[in-house]
Amino acid sequence: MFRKVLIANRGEIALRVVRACHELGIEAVAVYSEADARAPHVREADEAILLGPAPSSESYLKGDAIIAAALRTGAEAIHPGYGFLSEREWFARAVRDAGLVWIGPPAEAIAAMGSKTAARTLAIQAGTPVVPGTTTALRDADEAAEVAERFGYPVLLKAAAGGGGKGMRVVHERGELAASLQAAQREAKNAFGDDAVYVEKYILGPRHVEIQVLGDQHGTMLHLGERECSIQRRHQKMIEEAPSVAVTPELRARMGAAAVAAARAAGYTNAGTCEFLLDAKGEFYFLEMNTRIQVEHPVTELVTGVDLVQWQLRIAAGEKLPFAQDELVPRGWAIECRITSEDPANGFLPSTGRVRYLHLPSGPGVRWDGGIETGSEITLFYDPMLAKLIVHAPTRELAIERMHRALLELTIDGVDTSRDFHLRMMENDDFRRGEFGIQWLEAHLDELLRARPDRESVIRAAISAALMAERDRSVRRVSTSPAVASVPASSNSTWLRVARRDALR
Ligand code: MV4
Repeated sequence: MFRKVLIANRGEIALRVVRACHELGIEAVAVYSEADARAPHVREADEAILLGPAPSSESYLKGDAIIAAALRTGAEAIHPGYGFLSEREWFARAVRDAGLVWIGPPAEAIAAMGSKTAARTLAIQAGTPVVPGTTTALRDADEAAEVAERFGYPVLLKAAAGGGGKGMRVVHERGELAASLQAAQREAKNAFGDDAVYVEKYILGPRHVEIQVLGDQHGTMLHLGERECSIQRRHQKMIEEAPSVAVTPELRARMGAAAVAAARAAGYTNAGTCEFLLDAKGEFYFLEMNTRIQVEHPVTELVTGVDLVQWQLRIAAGEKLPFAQDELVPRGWAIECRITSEDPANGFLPSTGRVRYLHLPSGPGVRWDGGIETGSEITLFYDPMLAKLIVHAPTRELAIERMHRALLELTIDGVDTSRDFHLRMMENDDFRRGEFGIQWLEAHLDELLRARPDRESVIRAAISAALMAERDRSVRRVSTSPAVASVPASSNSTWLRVARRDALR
């Protein structure tokens, strides 16, 4: 095992990797920007190296400075986390060329999956179902029309160098094709420096279900089941769960085998995720592979009992996976809510400021993967995700109740957060029934966020609740008469419970 590992990231994922390192007896080296000098990931690491000013381009994206920091501190390996440099082929290669170990897949596998058309070709060769469409860049609108006529409209134009939803365009009829193709090519050129665009049949209203894979350097490739990631807004996932209500054990086995085959075809090792669309008929289609640890990995950890970040380190150090595929059956249900510094009442406008007060949920089945603490300054320099609240329970119904309870325990003062959005989601009938696809959230946001009490009412309710609580307490002190039992209970009203807790703080 490594003696020392450098973590090329910040926030909750950097802290997550520090924890995995320490549990494996590895020293952790943090890197940080001037804005993060007092950040938890810096304090919890054993050493830390300043990279530069706050902007990512001058700090967390400085590959050369990060490699120099690893060499200077005697780190043997680099863990990239997610985002930043995690899926840059050149960085994985530069790390290897510097004589360091890259805690992730080979640079060649990152490259193979980075091109969405190359990834489709690999998947097809592996027998993994893909959405009907092309595997090469379109020459012109006539070629696109030919494909579209074969599969039927609507079709989706996608940038070959894209992914994550950037540079996509839906086309409903032949007449729109030429202009849309031009626009898509221009967008792709601007965003990725590559104007290659291909076409797929547009799948309407599917679910987004992804399969976690883990492969060692000795030929073992396993899947760890699915995550349901359909609750998203503008390609930002908000809630993830494992397993998915839409996946039977039989479907899980088929999707898992398809993901393993695609990963093998790419020469993959370490942790990775194959994204699929799953339609109402139970047909699934490979979309792309994410060649990194993902934000939502904890839900898989909770239902499989496998520590994915520890295994990333172990695999990179040459260990063999000790599991058999049939041991990796999901147990219970896990749900993750992304706690972001965005105001749901205000179109998810990013919120900035200092965290003045932070009270974290705890108790049975509750996990907090966070990167903030009281006093943290939330700026616009980095991603708005502050933390992830994850719960595990025996069933989906109990997991939803547990998440609701944990969200009520959570207080973050000083910045607006997505907490109230998540509370409403846990109370939503469609969500509770598991009836949603990738388009659900954007179609239901207005009704979900409607009828928020104004601030003045909440303050009055909080004062009333505190007075009532105080009265209850004094009644209890002086008397044990039956009348005490009839004091109105606050426990069956969500708002009253929240207001009371706030007021008694
Ligand atoms: C699609 C699709 C429908 N049909 N491809 C978006 C992100 C990128 N990974 C691929 N995406 C999609 N590709 C076909 N042929 C719908 C999406 C899509 C989506 C996929 C996963 C999660 C959220 C999404 C939100 C909008 C669109």
